[in-house]
Amino acid sequence: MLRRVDLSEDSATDLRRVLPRAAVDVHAALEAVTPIVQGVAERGYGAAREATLRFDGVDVAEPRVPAAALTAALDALDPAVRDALNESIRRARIGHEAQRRESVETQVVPGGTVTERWIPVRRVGLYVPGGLAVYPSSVVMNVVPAQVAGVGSIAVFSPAQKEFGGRPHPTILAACALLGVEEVYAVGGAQAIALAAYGDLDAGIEPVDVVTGPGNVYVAAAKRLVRGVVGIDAEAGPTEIAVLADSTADPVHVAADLISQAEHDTLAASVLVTDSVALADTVDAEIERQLGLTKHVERIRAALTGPQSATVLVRDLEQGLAVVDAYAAEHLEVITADARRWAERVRNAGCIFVGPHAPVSLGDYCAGSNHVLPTGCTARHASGLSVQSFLKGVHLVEYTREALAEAAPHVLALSAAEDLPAHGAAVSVRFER
Ligand code: HSO
Ligand code: ZN
Repeated sequence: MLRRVDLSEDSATDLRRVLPRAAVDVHAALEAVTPIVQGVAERGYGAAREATLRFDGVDVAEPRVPAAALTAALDALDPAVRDALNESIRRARIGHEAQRRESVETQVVPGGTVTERWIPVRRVGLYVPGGLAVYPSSVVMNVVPAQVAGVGSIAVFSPAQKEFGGRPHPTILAACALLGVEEVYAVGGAQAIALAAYGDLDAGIEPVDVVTGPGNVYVAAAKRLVRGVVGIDAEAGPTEIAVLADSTADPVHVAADLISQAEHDTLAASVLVTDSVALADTVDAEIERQLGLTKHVERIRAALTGPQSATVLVRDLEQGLAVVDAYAAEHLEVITADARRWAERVRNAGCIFVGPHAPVSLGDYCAGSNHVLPTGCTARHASGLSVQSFLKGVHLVEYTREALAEAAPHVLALSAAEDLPAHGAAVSVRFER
């Protein structure tokens, strides 16, 4: 089932070149979305409305979802789903509360302190995709860190669905209601990102300071275009799972986990990294068996047989570690003997799931971690969504006259070296009278 990349005999290959990866062309998407983003920047919701009609096939005159529709969606929600969402929210709050940062005051010299204050951004736009599946869980993963950070104004954007009268899916609305989010717009795609960034005051839509959330390649491209006007989180492309497993791993679990993320998208990537040919063989057989039992067979088969998915055979776990670091998966499972020790040595991954009882789908819904994670190798430098995504640090500098006097010669020397004498004068003038 999974194609094989055998690196066990290889010593000095450039790993990033031989590892599987989806070719997602954000540059082509940039061209497609530029006129949409520009249109919204210039004409506001009118331009977004045209794009919704064109791409979602529904004309939405009034994009703001009325409060009554939010309450009605929550009232109609299946009680088991409501319970599950509540538990997901409860655990996410616990997990994210721990990320809060206190202000730190540091005495640099006697009489001279620098205090770092962490301040939430004022207003955020959170994007929740529509597409092949409905993601109320992504409402939780976006909203909880923003609320824990102390963001006062939260607007959720999600595509208008033709079959729901031009509103977002009712489960999305119910999740917003459960979280106390009152501002929800039936706008998706690149137009949603642009509308969040530029706002439309005539239509009562205030611009935001930060836009977060996953989406398709057009959403990613639009985020690139508005970056700078607003802050954005990491780009989230098609989902990825890598499993680092040895002969102790249960092939039934490994197969199920590889299948689970392939369920998202034909472009989703499932990569098994193992030093055990026997495990690779049984996982392949297991995938075939489990595919016969699952619902979205065609989508999953396309993802697992696409060029982005593979089994990578390594000589030992040491080489496996180098492979998973080079791959920098959005989700990495470590199912090996001594899993915690290997997991601690991983540098690049969006989120690491350690041992046999932590499948990625637990993290998707209910682990207390976040599921908006960096994809496409960006886990080398980017983090998943967190409280930190909604905070900015501001320094407070406080010096006494004596402490300033002590620093004065250094300021004067450096201002002279940079040929900026007025900089030095701003210090020396304070001691001349
Ligand atoms: N695995 C996805 C998140 C998700 N899965 C939502 C199910 N629902 C990206 O981390
Ligand atoms: Zn998932």
